Amino acid sequence: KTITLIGAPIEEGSGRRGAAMGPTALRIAGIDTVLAELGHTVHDEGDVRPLPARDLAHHPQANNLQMVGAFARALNDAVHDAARKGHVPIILGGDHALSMGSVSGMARHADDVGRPLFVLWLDAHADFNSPTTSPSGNMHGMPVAFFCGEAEFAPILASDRPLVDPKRVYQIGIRSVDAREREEIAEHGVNVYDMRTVDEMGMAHIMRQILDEVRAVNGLLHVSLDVDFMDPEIAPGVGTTVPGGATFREAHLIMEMLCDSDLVSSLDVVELNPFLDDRGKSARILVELTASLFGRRILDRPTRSA
Ligand code: DIR
Ligand code: MN
Ligand code: MN
Ligand code: MN
Repeated sequence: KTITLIGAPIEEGSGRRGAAMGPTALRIAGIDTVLAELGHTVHDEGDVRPLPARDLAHHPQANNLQMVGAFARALNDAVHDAARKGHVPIILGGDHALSMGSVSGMARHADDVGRPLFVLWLDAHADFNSPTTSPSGNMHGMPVAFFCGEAEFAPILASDRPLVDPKRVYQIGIRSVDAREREEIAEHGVNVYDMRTVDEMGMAHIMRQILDEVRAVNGLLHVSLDVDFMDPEIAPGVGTTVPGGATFREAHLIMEMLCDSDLVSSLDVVELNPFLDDRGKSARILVELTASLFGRRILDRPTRSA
C-alpha cells in the first residue's frame, strides 16, 4: 500500500495543552519506519499548520472554534487529496476534533467513488456532543455529531458537504457518555458497543458483525483510534483517562481483524498527550497497533488450533 502520513498538531479541541506534541511523539516512536519495514511506501507530508479561521464567530460553548474549524478545513482537503491518489491517509493527532476534517475528507472521497463510508470509532467517549449539549465546550467531544450532520456545525464546513449516516458509525469501548449525549446517540441510531457489551459478546464477535456489514455493501472503512479507548494502565498518555478500557489483547485483535478484512481506507491516531505519557509507552503502543493494522503478525495463519 501507499500510505500518506499527515500530522495534525491540534490541542485546541481539548481542555488542556500537550496533544499538539502527539505527531512528533508518534514519529519518534517510529511510525514511518515500522510501516516501511512492512513493505509499504510511506509519504510523510509533515504537519498541517493552518491559521485560525477568522470568519467563524467566537462561540461561548465551542472553545477555540476558529482553530478547530481551521484544522477541520485543512484536513478535509489534505485527506481527500491523499485518498484521491489512491493512498491510505493516516492522520497523526492531535486531539479528536481533527476527525471533523479527516472524516469529512473521506466522506467526499466515498462520494467520488460511489461507495458508502463507514466509521469505526474506538474510544471511551461517544464524542456526540454539540455546542448546545456539551458540558465542557471542548470540541474534541463533538466530531461524531459534526460528521453525522448536526446543524449547529454548518458554518465550519459548507453545509452541503457529504455526511456520514449515523447508522454506519460503530463505536467500541464506550464507557463515558454525558446525559444529553446519550439521548442524541440513541436518537440518531449510532451503533454503540459499550464496555459491557464487549465483555458479554467478546471483541471477535463484535468485529465480525461490523466487518460483515461493511463488506456486504462494498463500503470504505475509516478507523478513528482514541488513546483512551485503551485502559489507562497500558496507555496513560491522554488527558481524559477512563478506567476499564480495552486490554492490549483486545486492541490487537481488532487491528489484526481489520488487517485481514482489507476494508480499511484511512486511520486517525488521536489524543496522544506526550506530556502525560510514561516514557513513551503510549506512543509505542499506538505504533504497534498501527503496525498490526498494516500487516504485522505474530504467526502466519492457520495455526495448529485452527
Ligand atoms: C466529554 C469528554 N464528553 C466532553 N469528551 C471527550 O467534554 O464532551 N474526552 N471526548 O476525550
Ligand atoms: Mn475521542
Ligand atoms: Mn476519548
Ligand atoms: Mn440531534
